[in-house]
Amino acid sequence: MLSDEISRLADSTGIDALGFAEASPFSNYALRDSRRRDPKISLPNAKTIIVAGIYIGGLTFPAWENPKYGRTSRLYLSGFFLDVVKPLEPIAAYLREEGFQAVVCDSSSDEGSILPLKLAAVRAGLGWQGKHSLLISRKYGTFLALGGIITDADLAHNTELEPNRCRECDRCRQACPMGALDQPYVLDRKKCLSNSLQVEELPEEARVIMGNRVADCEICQEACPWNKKHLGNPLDTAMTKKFQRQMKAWEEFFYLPHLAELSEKEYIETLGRLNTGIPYEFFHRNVLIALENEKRGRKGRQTNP
Ligand code: B12
Repeated sequence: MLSDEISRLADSTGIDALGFAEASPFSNYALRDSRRRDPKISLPNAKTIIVAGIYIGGLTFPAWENPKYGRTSRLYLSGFFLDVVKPLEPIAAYLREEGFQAVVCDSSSDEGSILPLKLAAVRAGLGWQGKHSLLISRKYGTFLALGGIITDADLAHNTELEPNRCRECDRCRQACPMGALDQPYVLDRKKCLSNSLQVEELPEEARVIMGNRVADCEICQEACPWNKKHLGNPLDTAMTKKFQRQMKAWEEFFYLPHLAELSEKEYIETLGRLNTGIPYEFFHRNVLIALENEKRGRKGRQTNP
């Protein structure tokens, strides 16, 4: 069967979680003008969304705790090993061989990422959206990098939604030092530190709170009880093993004085190709602030999960 072959391909390319969702519009998607609201804008005869998650819980550097090194995030580091899109390509190729159309959602932050992946993952049965707005999986916490394919293949789709298990828990909202989660389940993009580190306006208080963060912030994720078991002791997946073998050299790359010396060309050829969406000038600014924070002994905001 088509779906069995897709699951087999997913296993062989290192995908940890897979689900099939109906390709109907996401009428609750807040960005009204976005083509992410309706999969049929990207593929008029769309029937199914294939949602894939890759566990990234093991992608951390011990040096993140050292203020002399730049800190990023698991999602950021995942860019070294996988573009979440890559493991989807053999699945899309297989569907096309079988005579179907298949459009892959890329992982960029612009409109090229044609699916609202958190909403699609919920619909596919992979988990529920937490108060930090991220997808929570019982097995993988928030540490699934998501990708998706829109296809006209009519695959049996998930019909049972995971119940929301956040209940009274409010730890992510309380942990966010920027107040970006004042409204539960809705991230205020302008206030989110991850966003501020990518754009020109970096609020004054963020300069201290960021400590050695040069890209991205995981404070709300570190506070989430569903991530507790992954923080100290990540699952031993194929990705985690690959990561451990390859990462030592990259850890050294993040030594702040080294990052500060990167020219724009060197940045583009290394970190710039990671789909992080951070222009050189803002990344370089973040590095200089992190260096200043280190000099002044400002550790930035930590979380105590
Ligand atoms: C734009 C974007 C960002 C922007 C804006 C974030 C935002 N507002 O969603 C910025 C740069 C800030 C960002 C930051 C991060 N991102 Co981002 N981002 C995206 C992107 C490209 C689109 C998300 C989007 O459409 N947002 C728009 C708003 C409208 O969508 P939303 O948050 O889903 O909003 C819904 C909820 O508010 C909900 N809602 C409202 N009220 C209620 C009430 C209830 C009860 C419920 C249940 C829901 C609910 O309805 C809204 C739908 O309209 C996706 C990739 C993709 N194609 O989906 C990745 C993605 C969502 N990001 C991801 C990640 C990991 C992050 C970071 C953790 C990275 C980091 N370490 O710094 C942070 C997360 C901070 C956080 N708490 O969310 C992952 C999430 C994986 C997961 N397990 O959920 C994705 C899927 C990327 C990927 N390939 O895996 N991101």
